[in-house]
Amino acid sequence: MTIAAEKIETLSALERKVLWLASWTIHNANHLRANEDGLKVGGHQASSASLATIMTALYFDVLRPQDRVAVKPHASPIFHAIQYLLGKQTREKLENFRGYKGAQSYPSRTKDTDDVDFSTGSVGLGVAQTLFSSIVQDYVRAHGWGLERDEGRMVALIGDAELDEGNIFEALLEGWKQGLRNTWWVIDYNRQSLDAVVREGLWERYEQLFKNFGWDVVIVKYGSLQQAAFKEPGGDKLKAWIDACPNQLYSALVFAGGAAWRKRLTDEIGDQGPVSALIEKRSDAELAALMNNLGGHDLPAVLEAFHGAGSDRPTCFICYTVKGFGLPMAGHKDNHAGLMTPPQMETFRQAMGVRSGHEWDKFEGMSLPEDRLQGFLDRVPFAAGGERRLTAPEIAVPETLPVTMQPTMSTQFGFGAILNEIGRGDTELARRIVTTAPDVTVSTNLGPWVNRRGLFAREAMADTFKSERIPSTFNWEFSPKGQHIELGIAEMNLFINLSALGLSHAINGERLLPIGTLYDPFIARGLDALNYACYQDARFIVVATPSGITLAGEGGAHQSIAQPLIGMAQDGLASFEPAFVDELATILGWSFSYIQKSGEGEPSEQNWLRDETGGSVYLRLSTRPVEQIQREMTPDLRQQIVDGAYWLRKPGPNCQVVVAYTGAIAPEAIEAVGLMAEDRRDVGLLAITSADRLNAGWNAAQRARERGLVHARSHIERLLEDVPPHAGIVSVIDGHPATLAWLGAVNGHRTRALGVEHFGQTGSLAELYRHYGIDANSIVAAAQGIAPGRPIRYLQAL
Ligand SMILES: Cc1ncc(C[n+]2csc(CCOP(=O)(O)OP(=O)(O)O)c2C)c(N)n1
Ligand SMILES: [Mg+2]
Repeated sequence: MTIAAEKIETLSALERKVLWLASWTIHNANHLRANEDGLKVGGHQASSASLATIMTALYFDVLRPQDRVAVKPHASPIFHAIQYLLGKQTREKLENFRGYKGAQSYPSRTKDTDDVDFSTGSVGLGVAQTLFSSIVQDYVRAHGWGLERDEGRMVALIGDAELDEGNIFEALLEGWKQGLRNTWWVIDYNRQSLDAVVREGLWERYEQLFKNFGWDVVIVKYGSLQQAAFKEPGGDKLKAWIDACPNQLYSALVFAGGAAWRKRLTDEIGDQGPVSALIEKRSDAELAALMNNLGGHDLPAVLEAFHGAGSDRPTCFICYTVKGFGLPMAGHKDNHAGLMTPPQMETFRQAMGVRSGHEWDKFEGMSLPEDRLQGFLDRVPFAAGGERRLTAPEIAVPETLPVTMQPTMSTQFGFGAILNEIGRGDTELARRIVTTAPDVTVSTNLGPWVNRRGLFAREAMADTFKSERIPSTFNWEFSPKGQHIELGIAEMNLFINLSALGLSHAINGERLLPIGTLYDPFIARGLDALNYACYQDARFIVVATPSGITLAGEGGAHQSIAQPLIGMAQDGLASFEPAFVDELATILGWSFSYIQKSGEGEPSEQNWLRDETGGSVYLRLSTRPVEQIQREMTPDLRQQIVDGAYWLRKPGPNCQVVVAYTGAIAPEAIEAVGLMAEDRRDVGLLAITSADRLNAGWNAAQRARERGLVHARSHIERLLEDVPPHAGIVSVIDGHPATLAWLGAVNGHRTRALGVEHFGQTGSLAELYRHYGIDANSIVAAAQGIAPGRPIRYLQAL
């Protein structure tokens, strides 16, 4: 393929400009902008330069508006510079790179304003996100949605050391299982990480690996100068030398420059006939240009590779690059944190033909006329399609989600029953729900839903047990219409898949209502992916079940302790731990709306939460069968459940003790209140459905008061306002006690927080609750300790 010389000329002018702008942005942030904190951070300069050519080729020529890109974190300045040239980034934001509300250090969907597709920063996650986004695109289209739009390609720009992250390989395996298409991973093979130069021959491992997973691999190793030189007499010797040269040495010579190349090459192959002429006829500068002309820095080579990959097969490009290419630190192994010194920058400025004071001018120092460049920029395909961030209408959610109540049931059972009920109908809600689980579909009770709605696969696959007429409870049929994405066990993949599904409205313009299930302890296994999913404002519901020591027989390895605190601390995630199934139905119904909200709005005066802005939801459920309460679900009760708490037994005016519980431990709390009723007056029982929302509302109301809104009251403040000051609060949770310990600070009530602080173990529920001090007797003992009075007669010695 030949690429028009004129295009190459324009693109190389832009490439220089992009490198200049990115370098200046970093320099400005580190050296020029008032930086009284003294925090100088490298990382960007060399790492960005490495991708300047590849990103120039992609953004200004190869990409189409429907394509979506995850940019290697440290290439953020290159990305922002490109968007600046395309008129989508402001000079103010660039000048304020890494500053308050300036362009972000790592591309951010939510904090940047220049159209970032996927947030990156924690290496590995953005890479896998492109893979799952491609599967989600297939899912959406297979369901007949969004077909009027062009199919996009999901592209990840990856640092070579980024491939050390295991989550990438977990995703690769999943991609293979799911028949991945339309995905490009471009590896910036600069053979340097943060600390060091990478092992020899890594590219061979990558090549084999990707091929094993069904990918095409394109190696972009030699630039066009090198390719031409290889055709000269003696060129084969030069090629053989390059191929045999260790990474460390190549990097060192790139850093050292033309004279060093000459010496080394002459010493090693200078006596081998025509190759000496090949070396000698070049000046030092020409020789350096030839040797530095790796494929990843050669526009013709890069463009040919990208334009040559026409199929929808997943493709990995291994592009040889030099870290810090074009800058004085190029190739040096210590360059990761390297920053150009002011004198180096001055030399660079002059070399780029940029006049002092004109550093931000778009066309300053460019060899081509401005109107030609602007004309080219105006026709860049990637920027031609208008708004790339899409929206989708909200899916209507019924006021109540019906569920057939049984006298005794667990929240996990209730969850399955509610979804099963939704799955019966042909509502838009039912159609837009997509479930996914990492090999725990049946054990988290998604089975009934999956039986009704089927599993998703691009190609239909029958359930052999069914076709062979072998009875089974589960119908495991795959088809393009299925609504459950079954994943392998990797929890990282679950959360990245939820992140991709939960951005479908913005990426595909088609809304999905994703629900992912897993065992509660394994949230920790995918925690960073969950964090990133929330950081990029993906919308989904995580149902974590079973949880806590209530798993009893499963033992300490499967019992979660810290998860309620994760639920409270994770931004963008509203967490709930209901005890009863009618609470769960209320919360789930609310969640379907909440995950679709995107309003601006002020906090509501009722709970001081920013419910209009929406977010994702985490439900911590249990397999423990609990006797259900027969009651009418009133609008007021529904609201309180969603706000985080309600009085199951309202304390009287002489109340001495309040028991505040959350989740599956409800029967112990209820029992304890009964046990102390004769000896403590007006005992209150507070059912907490969301410690997270209760706490967040309380914080927000306090802030509002500090800002002058004197009447601001949060839900928990109103609930506790009639509890006499001398009363004590005993809180109890099957999880870390700190989750509820703050309740005492709301109105200054003395509080004893019960919960689990140490690894669990196997045993019966009674044994474990007793051992960890969350059984009814421990609650009574705690009450006696903080609410003095006559001895509680039913208290047994601990
Ligand atoms: C999960 C995670 N761990 C550590 C880091 C810190 N870190 C940032 S870049 C980097 C290595 C960069 O190497 P590579 O991916 O090859 O990119 P290059 O700097 O060569 O462009 C590391 C360890 C991070 N961002 N994320
Ligand atoms: Mg690298």
